[in-house]
Amino acid sequence: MKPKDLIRKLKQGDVRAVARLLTLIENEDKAVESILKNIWPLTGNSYIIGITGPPGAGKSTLVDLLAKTAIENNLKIGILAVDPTSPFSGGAVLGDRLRMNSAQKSGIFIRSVASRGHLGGLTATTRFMINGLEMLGNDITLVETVGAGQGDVEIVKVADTTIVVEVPGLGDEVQAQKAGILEIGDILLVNKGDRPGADRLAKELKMMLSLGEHKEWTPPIITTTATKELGIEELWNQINNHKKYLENKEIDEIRLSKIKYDLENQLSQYLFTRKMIQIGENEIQNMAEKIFNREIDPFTAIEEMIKQ
Ligand SMILES: Nc1nc2c(ncn2[C@@H]2O[C@H](COP(=O)(O)OP(=O)(O)OP(=O)(O)O)[C@@H](O)[C@H]2O)c(=O)[nH]1
Ligand SMILES: [Mg+2]
Repeated sequence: MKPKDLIRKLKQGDVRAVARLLTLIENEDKAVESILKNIWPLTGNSYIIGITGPPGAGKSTLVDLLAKTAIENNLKIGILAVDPTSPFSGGAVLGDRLRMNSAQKSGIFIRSVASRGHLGGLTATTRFMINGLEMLGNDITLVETVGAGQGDVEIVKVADTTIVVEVPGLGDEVQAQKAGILEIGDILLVNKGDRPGADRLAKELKMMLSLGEHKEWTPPIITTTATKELGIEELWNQINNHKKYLENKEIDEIRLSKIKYDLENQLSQYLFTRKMIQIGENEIQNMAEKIFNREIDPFTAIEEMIKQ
């Protein structure tokens, strides 16, 4: 399909056109730029909810239940599941598809995407895929990402509300990551409430929250048992509370700051790539050798390469 035809179909909210666009974005196809330029004014209209947490925490099960709840509230929903970089993610894709049963049955648009490893890539790709999804006219976009803590701040730059899922029984090495989790979560969720240690984990998180710096929004701590659909109503209510909080606090300003962050990333990526092409591999090799032989220091080397 020609970009022109695709754009026309996208503007009609055509599901297959959206699927096609998401594939193009995922493949970093050259056509993406001109398409996004055309549809940009029509994007940015959905409320973005991020769900992150360690592998197997129950994120997809929760996404499925949230999707169901949204449908019951007459809201249209799109889902993006960002898989881990691991080469075994083929299994995760299938797993997500299987577990998101009721979501798919209700005709909700679900898409899995492999994350690329480099952070800038994740942000840009995820952001643009969300924009693509928004052509369907979704009220809510749910984004599932795997992350165990500190490394996973990228989702915060994309989502309006970030839900961090924890589960009991992951051992002490996870302990250290909890501080990072508290930083990024607008809602802290202890899933697998049917497992031993769930209450203790919730209490621990509450303790850590009370010790941390006081913020305007205190993340609620919710316990759910996704497989029994327990706690979902509370989760839904808290998402709406956070949404209301953001709306009172100039949600546009927060969204603007996120776009600024994206723009800076894209710009530095662009400038970096352009400069690298100008300088070329040979010169970098030469300079590296000179630095290695102590003929030049790295600072002067960079100054000289940039000057040209
Ligand atoms: N006991 C128990 N099991 C649960 C609960 N929620 C989810 N599970 C199970 O945990 C497993 C993983 O669930 P998923 O929803 O796929 O978890 P996920 O976080 O999306 O996993 P990845 O996407 O692979 O990281 C499945 O077998 C679920 O049935 C829960 O509340 N209690
Ligand atoms: Mg999943």
